[in-house]
Amino acid sequence: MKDPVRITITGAAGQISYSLAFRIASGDMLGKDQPVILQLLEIPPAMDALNGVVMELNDCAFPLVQDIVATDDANVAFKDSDYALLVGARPRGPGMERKDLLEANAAIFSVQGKALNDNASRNVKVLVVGNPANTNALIASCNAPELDQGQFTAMMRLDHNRSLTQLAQKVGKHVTDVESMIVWGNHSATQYPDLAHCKVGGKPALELIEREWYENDFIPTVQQRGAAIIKARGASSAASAASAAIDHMRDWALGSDGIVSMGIPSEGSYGIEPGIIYSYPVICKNGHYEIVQGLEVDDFSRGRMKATEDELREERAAVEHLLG
Ligand code: NAX
Repeated sequence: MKDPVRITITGAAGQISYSLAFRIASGDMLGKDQPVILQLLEIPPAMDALNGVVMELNDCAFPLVQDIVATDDANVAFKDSDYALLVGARPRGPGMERKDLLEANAAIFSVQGKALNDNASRNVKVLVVGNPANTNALIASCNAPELDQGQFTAMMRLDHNRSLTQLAQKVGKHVTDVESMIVWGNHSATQYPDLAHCKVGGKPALELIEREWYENDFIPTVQQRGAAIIKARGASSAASAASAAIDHMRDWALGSDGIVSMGIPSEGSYGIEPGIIYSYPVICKNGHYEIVQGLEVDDFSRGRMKATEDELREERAAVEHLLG
């Protein structure tokens, strides 16, 4: 048996974690041969609920779970953490402006970045799910100077997976027939799901669909999918978000099957300004991700990529004073 790895989940009593923790515990993220220690973080008012989650995890008698730590202390939750899934965040309250939301979350993610810096494994892989995910990841990374910025990523995989299914259903194929899907930019309504390089069953996607459908149906449907789920379900995406978080971490740790989309620190690739967390097409191998370079970008794509970059730059400007 392998040595156990430590996995931190924040917001562990919330709805995404109610799916995420159990799937990680059953081996969906790192494999059925990888024992895990779960380190669950919540805020004090949610500790009773978190204890209930721990009772249920115990009741599952998962063979891979070696220990479960439930705490409201970030230094305990991130101690020696190998994988950190930052799900907990401050939701938008009544009358709260976007700027207030950014600031409230910046306060949370600066504390957690520092706690990661001070306590986590030097090789920790961090995935930020809590919104605004890209900018929260930036704040956490800026508060962790002893870790590499590249260890901080934001979740775009739900948007990527949504794109796969929308396209596959449109052309009457299976998601596994779709390759080289890319979602660029921010996890927000400005994200750009790009079909220019995408293939279905080996054929260029743009030859299989009408341009009209691509621009006026596919792109807005993917961008607005979160709102559509809330309207239908009366609650935001939870199991699908958990599934995407597992896909993201599994691929990062164990390798991806082709191109996937990850929010990662920009370093100027594709003309995107360095210093934001931007979703790029990447390939994961041996525990690392690498941006797929050299893809052609036409004027339509350039405009979309720039719009979502501009939004991320604005978000960064709103929290600049908290970037450490
Ligand atoms: P819930 O409100 O059900 O759960 C959030 C949990 O986080 C709560 O239990 C809360 O007590 C806890 N929390 C708040 N502040 C904390 C802190 N400082 N430390 C530790 N825990 C803290 O939300 P849920 O539906 O689980 O969603 C969690 C986050 O994911 C939200 O910010 C949501 O917007 C975001 N999402 C991100 C997605 C993405 O693709 N990146 C998609 C799904 C989701 O909307």
